[in-house]
Amino acid sequence: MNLLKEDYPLSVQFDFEKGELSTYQKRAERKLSDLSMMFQAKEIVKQAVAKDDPVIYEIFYYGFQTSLSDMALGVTRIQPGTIGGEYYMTKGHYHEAHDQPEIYFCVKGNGYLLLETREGEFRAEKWTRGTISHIPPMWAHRVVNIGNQPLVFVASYHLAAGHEYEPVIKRGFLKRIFEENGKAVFTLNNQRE
Ligand code: M6P
Ligand code: ZN
Repeated sequence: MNLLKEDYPLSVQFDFEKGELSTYQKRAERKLSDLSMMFQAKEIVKQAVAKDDPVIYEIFYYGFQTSLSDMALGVTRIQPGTIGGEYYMTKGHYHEAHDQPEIYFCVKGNGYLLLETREGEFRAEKWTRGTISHIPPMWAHRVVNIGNQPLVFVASYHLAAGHEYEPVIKRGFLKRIFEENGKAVFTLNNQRE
């Protein structure tokens, strides 16, 4: 095989202190306005967006593309906090490609990985530092930070997986997580179509 420049091994560094990749190709920020459809308390969201539109989470990306393959790393750092009592979380998505799984590795913080299929199967995986979860194909996935520090997780997936957000924007997940007297409480999402 004739190796091209991109076919050689490559390493990147994760900074545990900061909870971010030291080398990344792209950084994205998701503010409350990008997630306005996700939280239950739409009116409170509207006011908070108008006031200071806080950053809910950031993502640091690195893509490894060789002549035969593609792998991506995403490091996501979710801030601690609630809006209308509901904990900060990622948008959540399905993969466009129906045969694509993903690995999530919680490296900092506490929370839940919520998973759901189109047929209505639901799972909530409890996360502490060190939990590694396999997300099988066809399961939507969202991470919720229930702690009082940033929750950081590393994702490994194929770029070919793609992101599908529409069904999550429309239906949300079966359950939401609220803070009640310092505790995480699950409630049924009553805004489902
Ligand atoms: C992980 C990966 C990314 C994803 C990110 C944020 O890093 O799964 O593909 O974009 O989390 O999640 P979301 O796209 O749902 O906002
Ligand atoms: Zn994914």
